[in-house]
Amino acid sequence: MTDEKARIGLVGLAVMGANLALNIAEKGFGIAVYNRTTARVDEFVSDAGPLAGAITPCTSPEDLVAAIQPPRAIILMVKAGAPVDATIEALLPHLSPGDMLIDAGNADFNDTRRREAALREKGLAYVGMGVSGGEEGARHGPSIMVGGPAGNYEAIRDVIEAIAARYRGEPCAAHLGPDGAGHFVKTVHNGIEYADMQLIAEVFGLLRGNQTAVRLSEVFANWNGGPLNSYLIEITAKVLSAIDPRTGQPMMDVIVDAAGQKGTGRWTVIEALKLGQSPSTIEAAVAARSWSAMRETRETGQDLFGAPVPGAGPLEADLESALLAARIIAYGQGFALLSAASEEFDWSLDLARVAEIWRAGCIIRSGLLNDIASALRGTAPHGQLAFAPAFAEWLNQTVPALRRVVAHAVQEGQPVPAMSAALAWFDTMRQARGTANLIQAQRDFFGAHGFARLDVEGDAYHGDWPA
Ligand code: NBP
Repeated sequence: MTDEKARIGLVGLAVMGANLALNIAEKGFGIAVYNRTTARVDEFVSDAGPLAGAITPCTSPEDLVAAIQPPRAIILMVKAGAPVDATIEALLPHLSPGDMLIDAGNADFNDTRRREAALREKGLAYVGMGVSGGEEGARHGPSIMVGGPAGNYEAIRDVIEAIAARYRGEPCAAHLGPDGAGHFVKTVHNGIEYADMQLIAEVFGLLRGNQTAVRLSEVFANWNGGPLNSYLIEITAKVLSAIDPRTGQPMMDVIVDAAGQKGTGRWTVIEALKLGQSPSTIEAAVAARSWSAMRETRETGQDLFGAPVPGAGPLEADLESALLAARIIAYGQGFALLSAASEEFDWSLDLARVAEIWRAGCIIRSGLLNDIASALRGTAPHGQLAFAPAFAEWLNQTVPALRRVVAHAVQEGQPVPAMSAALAWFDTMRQARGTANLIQAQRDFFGAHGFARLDVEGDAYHGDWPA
């Protein structure tokens, strides 16, 4: 413990907050910490070992504020939603104009915009800061996506860049835009994470057939050495090789097949729909998690209709290419959503910079992100990553495999919602004349909604429909 005032404060010593606080202390910044359940504060300091010297334990919001150098910067790392508002309320009476609160949890960016505006009126700054990398990232270097007033970021930039992950020496942290921009980018990051995890799970479903989890682990480990190289493929290989100490069975065989979700995937889809976007792979991934939770319904369905019988499965090389194609499309849909939000909220997001700070520390870090950053700095017609020359070439090479894999799965009755959604997006986007002319005709028939014609200007024509 130190007698000097701390450089920064932190509230919320659960998994993420505790690890982030240790990371900050390790980088040489004095940090004052507080947790609602104060027993956790003592526990944290006694577990901090040699880093305890840089930590000031506080037992009330008032103590915390008093322990930090003004103008104060305080990181909030509590559960999203009402706990963030409760923490702000508890700190408010003790703060002075010029102080800054930094919400480092996963927040709905609408809440961040509201909180930023409310605190600005009181002369306080509010920074919404997305942090990705889980427990390990928080402790040793996460990817950090910052939103809020640019000047406030400058005041904490040295701390943030010191604790962030590094890609070839460059910190994976950036100020991306005002108010909710950082939390929006983090939300979409998680949306892409949902899609990528679902795509990997679908491939696992097609591969597992009669193969052991250990053999599957080798397949993913091999792929991690190629164009699919990424943290999620790497950990997939690791979890597939794990053995349950209780039963001696592969861990995969004892885990219930119902996925949890805390809300960021759902937020991505809700905000996308509000912006007139449809990131089909993310939508499919959110739906698949909801379906996974319907275990009893699925059991009844299996009794009624019979489960698909796994056959030989597609070729491993096809699965690798299919996963790459679908992953490119998922990232592209995420970036298109970021672009739409940037326009709507006037954020001027630097999309290439977003790709750059995702290259290390975060859950969706992958070899692809370097190429994505280059493509987004170059030409991507209509803002579509898939249309950038390098990615168009990759898709030309890999989509035939995606098509074969989806066709195989459909034929066998194996669900592949995210891969199908990626393929449907691709097939729609390569068709200049689609089928919505029929929808327009139907809408005009029953609701006189009008339509545009190919041969004449204007959009309010009506058909001469049979009665
Ligand atoms: P949790 O999301 O589980 O939150 C636990 C913390 O919130 C504890 O410190 C708890 O205090 C505090 N808290 C609660 Br719950 N209600 C409170 C209230 N009304 N007032 C004050 N404090 C309250 O912790 P986490 O998993 O470390 O995540 C923290 C944030 O980081 C979340 O927004 C999460 O979505 C985000 N995040 C998590 C991960 C991850 O891998 N876990 C990754 C990236 C981002 P208590 O001890 O008194 O109950």
